[in-house]
Amino acid sequence: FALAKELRDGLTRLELELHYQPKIDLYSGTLFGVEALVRWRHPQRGLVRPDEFIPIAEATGLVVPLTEQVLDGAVQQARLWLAQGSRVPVAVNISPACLLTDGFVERLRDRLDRHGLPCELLRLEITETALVTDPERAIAVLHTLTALGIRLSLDDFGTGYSSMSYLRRLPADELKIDRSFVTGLGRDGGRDDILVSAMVQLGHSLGLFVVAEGVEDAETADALAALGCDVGQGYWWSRPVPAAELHPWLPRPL
Ligand code: G
Ligand code: G
Ligand code: MN
Ligand code: NA
Repeated sequence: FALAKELRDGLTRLELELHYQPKIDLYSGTLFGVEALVRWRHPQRGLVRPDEFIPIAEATGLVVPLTEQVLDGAVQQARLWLAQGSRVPVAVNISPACLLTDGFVERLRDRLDRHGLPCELLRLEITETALVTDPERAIAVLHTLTALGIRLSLDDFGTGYSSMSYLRRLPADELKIDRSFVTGLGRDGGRDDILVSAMVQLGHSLGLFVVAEGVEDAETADALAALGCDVGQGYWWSRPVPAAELHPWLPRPL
């Protein structure tokens, strides 16, 4: 696996970069938070998208050091924004295996302490596949994280096999409706409208913020607002961009 070796080298050479995509409050139009999305600045191939290397990282165990770097970058960036007077909650995607790594919680707590970032400004996006290997232990870890004040999102909601049982057991406060449902709004006789509406109501009944991802146009944003969805994320507002380009979306310093 040539790419695996290159990725290992890339990690030591700090070739990873983070882009950030705004999550927008559908009522106020203000920033709800950002999602950090990793890219690999490969010396020959240019900017490589995560779909091309996250699976390799997961298969080789490199995802553990990779996630540590991503968390470090995201925490530092959130701290920098805070120093500039903007409170920006940052969400990081966590691969299932990382959650069950020894010392994950301790390292994360140390990292937040070291950088002086309030725990509630960090959010972890978890897919339900995070829970297949060892659900009991994973859920215990997630409870420890929320006890520290770290927020959790249930990512890609609706695409898994047993979303309901995880909803029951996960201490998340945010549900992210998978893009595949959002893209279908207003089409095919309203099937996806019914599903999205049901997911919004379900989320709200459980006291969760509901986020729709993959919002690409104004019609979709309006339809989501009409269905009572809280937050939107997608190209309609912004692609994932380097931190410096997020400036127009940041809350004005106090
Ligand atoms: O922008 P997009 O191509 O950025 O991301 C593609 C996929 O890669 C998404 O499913 C996203 O969740 C995943 N991804 C992006 N950044 C990270 C990361 O830092 N860690 C993990 N585990 N997955 C990520
Ligand atoms: O973690 P998750 O699988 O949710 O990752 C988000 C992915 O969705 C990233 O690859 C990101 O680049 C992508 N994305 C974000 N907004 C849009 C959008 O409006 N349309 C599409 N097609 N993809 C999007
Ligand atoms: Mn995500
Ligand atoms: Na997702």
